[in-house]
Amino acid sequence: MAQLLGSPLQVRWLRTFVDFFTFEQRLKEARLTPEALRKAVRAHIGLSRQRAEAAERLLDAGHPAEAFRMALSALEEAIQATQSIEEGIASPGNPSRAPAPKENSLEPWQKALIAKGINQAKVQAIGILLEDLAEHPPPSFDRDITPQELERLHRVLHARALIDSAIYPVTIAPDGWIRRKKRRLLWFVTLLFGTALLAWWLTHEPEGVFVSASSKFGAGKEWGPEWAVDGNPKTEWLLPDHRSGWIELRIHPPRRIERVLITNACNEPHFDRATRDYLLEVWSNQKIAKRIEGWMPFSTDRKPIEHEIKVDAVERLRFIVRSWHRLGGGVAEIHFE
Ligand SMILES: [Ca+2]
Repeated sequence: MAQLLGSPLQVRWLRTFVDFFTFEQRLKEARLTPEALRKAVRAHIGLSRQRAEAAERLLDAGHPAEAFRMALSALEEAIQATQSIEEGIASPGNPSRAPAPKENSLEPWQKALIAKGINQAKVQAIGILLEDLAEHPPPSFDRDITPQELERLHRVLHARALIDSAIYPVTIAPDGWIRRKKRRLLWFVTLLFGTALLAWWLTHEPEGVFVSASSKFGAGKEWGPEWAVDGNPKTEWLLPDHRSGWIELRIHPPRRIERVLITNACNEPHFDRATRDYLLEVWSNQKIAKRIEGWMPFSTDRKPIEHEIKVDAVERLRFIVRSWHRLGGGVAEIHFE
């Protein structure tokens, strides 16, 4: 595998990627964790969360000193949970005071946190915070809580949350990881399927002939470009007064076209609009395969003009009105075979 991928870094990256979906490493660790230890850590973490929530409620209720005490207790419970991973099972609810870190060495709970992926500097910062709290306990009365003390209180809550996030996975049993694995794989497959569906929807062009135009006469539904492909020679696409423009038929999937028949407009009963000079472009494989320049007289007999095309894979027909009779241009029907 290493030779195929080229470098140990790539192998590690691949393992991390696979593990993200399979939780194989977590599952392996969970299978090696005694159930009694899992229960003890779960109890410590449960109590720690309960006290942290109580601390925040007390703070909201205007009792920062009591909140501080509760937050400290929540942090100690989290450290006790971490310690139990390194040293074995400890009973929750009655933890001993968390030990302060020794000079130039790490306590077991600190080593456990580092093993769980917490940055060493952050772990040492928690140790320094504990030392500081041991030397300078928080005030007992709410009135003595200064902004600096409040800042320390928030650091305690933040440290607790950090420890919680690192060791909470220890509380999950193997079947919990198997459920997570199934959920994540299902999520991944759904995401892949959704992405593929979105890509298809964005790139897929439905089958048929789709018509558009540079502009149309009037603001209503009448005289729109769709009226030039409705099969009725009496309905017409008309351009605004004295203006050149184009109408385009997009054909999907592209097909061979033998001939195009164009029926000029006349705007019955006013008989004041018709195309005079025009250019017909035939597009195939994203380039113009044929250009036909033409001229149509003003007429009310609705007799189509026929052009031979004989081009394969036509994807677009563009009819460009260059000049017009009387008030403006237009076309009654564009038909191709
Ligand atoms: Ca028509």
